[in-house]
Amino acid sequence: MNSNFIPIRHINGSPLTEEQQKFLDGFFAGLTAHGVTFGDVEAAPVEEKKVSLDDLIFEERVKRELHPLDAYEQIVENAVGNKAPDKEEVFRFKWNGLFFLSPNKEAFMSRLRIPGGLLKTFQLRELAKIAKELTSGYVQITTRANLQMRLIQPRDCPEFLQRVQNVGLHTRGAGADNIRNLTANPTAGIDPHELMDVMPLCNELAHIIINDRSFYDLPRKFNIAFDGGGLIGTVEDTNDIGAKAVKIGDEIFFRIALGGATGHKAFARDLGVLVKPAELNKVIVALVRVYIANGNRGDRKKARLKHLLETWSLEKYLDETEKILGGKLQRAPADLKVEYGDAKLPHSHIGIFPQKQKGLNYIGVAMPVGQITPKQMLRIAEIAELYGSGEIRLTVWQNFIIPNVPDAYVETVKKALRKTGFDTQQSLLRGGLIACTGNSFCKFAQSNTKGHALELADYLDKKITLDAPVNIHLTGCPNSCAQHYMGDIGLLGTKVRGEDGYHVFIGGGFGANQAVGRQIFSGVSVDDLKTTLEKMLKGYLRRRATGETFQKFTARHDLNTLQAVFTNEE
Ligand code: SRM
Ligand code: SF4
Repeated sequence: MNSNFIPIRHINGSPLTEEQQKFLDGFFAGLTAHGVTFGDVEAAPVEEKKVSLDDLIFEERVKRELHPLDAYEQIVENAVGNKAPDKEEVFRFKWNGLFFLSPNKEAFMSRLRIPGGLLKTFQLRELAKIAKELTSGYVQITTRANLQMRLIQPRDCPEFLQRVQNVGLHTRGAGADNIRNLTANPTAGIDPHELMDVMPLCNELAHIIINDRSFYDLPRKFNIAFDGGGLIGTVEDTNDIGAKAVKIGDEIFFRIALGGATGHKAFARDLGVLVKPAELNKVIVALVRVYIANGNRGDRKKARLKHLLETWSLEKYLDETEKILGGKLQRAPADLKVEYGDAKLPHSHIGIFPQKQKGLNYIGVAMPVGQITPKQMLRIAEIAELYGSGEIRLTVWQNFIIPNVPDAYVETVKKALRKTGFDTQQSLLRGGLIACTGNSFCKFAQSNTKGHALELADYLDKKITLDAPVNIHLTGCPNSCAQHYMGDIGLLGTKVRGEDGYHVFIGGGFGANQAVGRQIFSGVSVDDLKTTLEKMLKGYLRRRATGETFQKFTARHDLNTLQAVFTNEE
């Protein structure tokens, strides 16, 4: 080959040396001998693997036939005739946060997205009006510090969505194969115990997600939580990605844990890296992209990140993430001493707490199992505006707090809340009571979780006074939306001789007390449940060591001993 035809004549602006020229002569002569030209040396276009839609499982097929975010027109069209969605639309409309509740109810539930659970009062006010005018008026705070409203007719869906968006909120990606509502400490930025205010990071990621369509086609649901330390946690270790601030010397880093899904008895596992706050969202995005590319799309039961991590080691996952990032992340030495900023309350945080801003307080308000009426929402908006800073924050404990209340207004706020039907004081038992939606609306529910939770609390409050918190989580089915495996006492709905009942678990916990609850009783009817729990709590109070928590007490006994203690048959 004549070197005049070598297509490269300079490298970095310098003419080729004799040696370089000889090498290229040989290289291109070889190509010519094989009938290949320089143009052919470019990477061959990636041939897209053609998969027939018929080969896909239902959910993947529905997503490929029409991207669910492009189904909005159908929502509008269905509204015209107040038409119920067909099977495909039921799945697709979840991308707009609309869940059709058939066969329980022939109407939609809508789940919002409220990053970090932070709501401004003008938003709360409009949501209250929307709830009153377009829904049955049933509003609930969810276990992801979020709101759900329900019994929306197809004809009202477009107006519902428009009005939610008009106040700067949205519902996109609230259900199905998406990154769900991002959670952060509800006291971020105001808690004297926190290491870092994570709300800006949470908001930044929320906007990255909104603006990138590739985050709306995951293999399955996906949870992300930010924890900056402080009194009220985010149970970040129950999320697919939990980012937790730590202090090393004077510097703040994040540790990242992967693969939490407590319904599958899995807590997130530490990835072994330290990430600077400014890098955190870039790393989270890369972690999510690895899941998007490699999660199981053929079997919904094995599709969560936790399942990928059963076939991949954490090292492999990290390796794939670093390929996307184009560099190595800082490793956390095994013997690293870190400060966690954990002055965590074991459960909710009802009452008055001083903020890091001198003279200001946040007020934790008790909401029985997360239910609230539009009228109460309007009044809370008014209180937060008059005496706070015009915002409220929802918690994963199905409660809310009003931040930034000056010392002088605390008593007034307490009184105003009481008049509205809310307390700022409650028993230690009620403070840690969480219940999923239950059978009034959820087709999976075996029991009326919220109703039974309230009955239980009323009964037990009369019989027992606890001096240490005991969390009780009621879940209507194994999906575990109220995370029964991480409660001190977990109640899992079931049918007992055709009637509502529960399996009873004990000893679950999260964070520093991380543990999966153990089943102690099965098939307890609702009638027997109150006395069962009464005996359990009395047995604990009778037999515990000084200062011992319920979880620690149960952890040091085997199930047989505990059954004897809890049934008074020792
Ligand atoms: Fe959940 C499905 C309610 C948090 C695990 N969940 C459902 C559905 C949509 C049932 C359905 O598919 O028709 C429920 C809607 C009932 C209704 O009408 O309200 C429902 N989940 C809820 C809420 C409202 C419970 C509550 O009362 O607070 C929570 C809404 C959170 C939010 O605002 O985004 C809720 N669900 C959770 C959690 C906790 C969490 O995410 O932090 C979990 C367990 C943790 C986890 O990692 O999965 C959870 N929900 C499930 C599952 C099981 C997923 C799995 O991988 O096994 C399903 C069923 C599914 O996805 O197929 C499910
Ligand atoms: Fe419905 Fe089951 Fe979730 Fe309760 S745990 S809301 S019953 S899916």
